[in-house]
Amino acid sequence: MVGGKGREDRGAAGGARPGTPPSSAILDTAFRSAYRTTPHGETPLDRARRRALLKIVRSSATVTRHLRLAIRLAIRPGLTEFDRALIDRRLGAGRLARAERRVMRAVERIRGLSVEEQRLLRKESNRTEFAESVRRFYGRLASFTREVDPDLRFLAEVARFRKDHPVLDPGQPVVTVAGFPNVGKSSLVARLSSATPKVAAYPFTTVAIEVGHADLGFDRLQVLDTPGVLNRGRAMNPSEVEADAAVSRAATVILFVLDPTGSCGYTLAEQEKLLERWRNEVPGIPIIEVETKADVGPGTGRRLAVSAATGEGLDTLRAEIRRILGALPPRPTVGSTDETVNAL
Ligand SMILES: Nc1nc2c(ncn2[C@@H]2O[C@H](COP(=O)(O)OP(=O)(O)OP(=O)(O)O)[C@@H](O)[C@H]2O)c(=O)[nH]1
Ligand SMILES: [Mg+2]
Repeated sequence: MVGGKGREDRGAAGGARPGTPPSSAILDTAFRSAYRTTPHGETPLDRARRRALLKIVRSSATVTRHLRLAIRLAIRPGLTEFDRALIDRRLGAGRLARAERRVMRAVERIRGLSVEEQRLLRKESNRTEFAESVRRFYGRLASFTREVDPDLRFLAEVARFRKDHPVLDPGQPVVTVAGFPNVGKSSLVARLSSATPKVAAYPFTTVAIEVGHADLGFDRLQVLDTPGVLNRGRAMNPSEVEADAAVSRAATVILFVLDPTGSCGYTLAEQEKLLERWRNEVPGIPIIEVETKADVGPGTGRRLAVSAATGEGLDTLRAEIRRILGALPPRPTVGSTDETVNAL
């Protein structure tokens, strides 16, 4: 398809002009599709009744299809526990689950309303009553749909957020590369995987999680580059929140990168405090510690010394990652994927 955007990618709500409530686009589409009916029937009265029935059936089907589509666009191809944690932390705790629940409840209510109105219509005997049925149904359909406007807006926000974030394969291991800003995480990720992250000599060059892949004898090792984290607990900026989620919710193994040379702008002691915090917060996840920029200075000698500049120590590091992953029991690594998307 030209432009790469299928019909499903937009949905009626997705195609709305900014500022217009998503429900207007959905209702417009629904009423238009309901209007195009050519009913069959023995008598003019039968045909009028069928026309009214079809208006109710079509409009409710169109609205419920678009409401389910709004959820699907937000959560496809399925959410891992990590995705949910990241969305909750970045966009608001519990908001996605609430929006899904409310939109699904609207779908159920519209279906119920449609069945009930069809039942009434079958008992009615003249055109005035048919018209009144349709009018009543349209009014309630519109109000149920408008009620979920905030939820539809939020689902569209989630869909946009997810476009900017990598989709992780829940069946394959993840090495999360983490540490203070400017220590050389992205440089190592570029060396270890297919990722080509931006590298620069200032903190917070990396602002969102990126994924690269590596073949270390595993089907597909996912290497996550994360933004740098200053060890300041609750006052984290959005980039740090992402890194923290990647460490605590996505990692099979954490590769903690320390810069012992001080060229990053932070002391080794500060960096070690962050390491200590994560050690306590995620006790179940193995942590590989490396001191990088070995080409600049010797480091402490207490950890594996590596250099993204010269490649020093990288073979040993790869072997260590392989050893740790090989010793882990097979399990879904980033949490099982939520199957809701398949039911929509
Ligand atoms: N000499 C030397 N410089 C390095 C090495 N690794 C990284 N650097 C330099 O350190 C600076 C920061 O590197 P990045 O890879 O962007 O660091 P980062 O940890 O990803 O930084 P943020 O994304 O800002 O947290 C850059 O100027 C790199 O060129 C290394 O092994 N040796
Ligand atoms: Mg970086």
